[in-house]
Amino acid sequence: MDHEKEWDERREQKGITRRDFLKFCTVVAGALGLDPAFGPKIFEAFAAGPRPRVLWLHFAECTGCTEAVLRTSSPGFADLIFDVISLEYHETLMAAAGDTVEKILTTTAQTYSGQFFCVVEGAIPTADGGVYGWIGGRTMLSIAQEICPKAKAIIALGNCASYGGLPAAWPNPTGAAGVEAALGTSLRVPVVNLPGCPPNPVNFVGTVANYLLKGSLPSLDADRRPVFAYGNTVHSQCPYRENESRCLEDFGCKGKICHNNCPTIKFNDATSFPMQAGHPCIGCSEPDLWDRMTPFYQEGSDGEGSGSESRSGSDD
Ligand code: FSX
Ligand code: F3S
Repeated sequence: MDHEKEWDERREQKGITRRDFLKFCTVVAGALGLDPAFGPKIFEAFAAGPRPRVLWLHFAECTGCTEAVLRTSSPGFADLIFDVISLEYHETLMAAAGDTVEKILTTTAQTYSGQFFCVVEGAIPTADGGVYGWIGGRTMLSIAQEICPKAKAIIALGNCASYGGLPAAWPNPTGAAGVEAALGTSLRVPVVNLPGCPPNPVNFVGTVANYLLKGSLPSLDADRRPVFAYGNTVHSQCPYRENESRCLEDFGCKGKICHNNCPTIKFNDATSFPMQAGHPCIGCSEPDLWDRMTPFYQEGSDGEGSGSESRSGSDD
């Protein structure tokens, strides 16, 4: 059976229509800065197969990144995402556990060395030889050192995997660090950072789509973030720039220094984004988030609090 037919059958079994998937691909095209007419091309790239093989590792984190993918409002969305990749290993989603599963990780990495994407969620504790983070009797550091260099590319999903996130907040006694910093300059595998706490799943799929369409990773900025998603500040896309009564800068909004496409792509099937829900941007897509961006809130110039009571719930 050819890939497209097999893929169509699997999609239908999950109750996802071709139209749903095309709609999703159009959203991904938008995230990539492409014309909506590219939606069908992305659809074809996903359907053509073979799906990119992915080993998905979890280190020091809250698992919010996976939750952001799974807990979307439309039940089919997570299926859509996990249908565009071949997920070989994912601790949170696998029903099995224990030695057998750990062997799948090492064997798959060995067998498909140089051919799989490694998605990393969470920071890697590096202090004292990595003793502050263990999985299956091994330190997270040693797992990362074994698996990541065998990948064709590493996608660091979330601020923790990209730059250390919350686990790396001062005084960082565990020496938690993002993938690139933890593995050092000897790492020869390209790293794409998709920060955010949590990141937007559409940007993850956009990165995969970019690879399938062009055979290469997207262009990156100086902090190794895809320019298509992080090329502009949140503020430059915010609908409240011209509306002082809605702007949350006085309450601590970090939209002017944070780079991401939240106001354009939004979350939960394009339902909303923080400022639309009355919450200031906390700068979650920047390095050293917890040390540089806190306090997240400040009192308004008129002495008000975060303003969440008066502002939440209303739409633009
Ligand atoms: Fe960090 Fe993700 Fe924030 Fe949580 O995996 S980016 S704490 S949403 O879970 O790593
Ligand atoms: Fe928007 Fe005002 Fe923040 S315009 S990004 S709410 S500073």
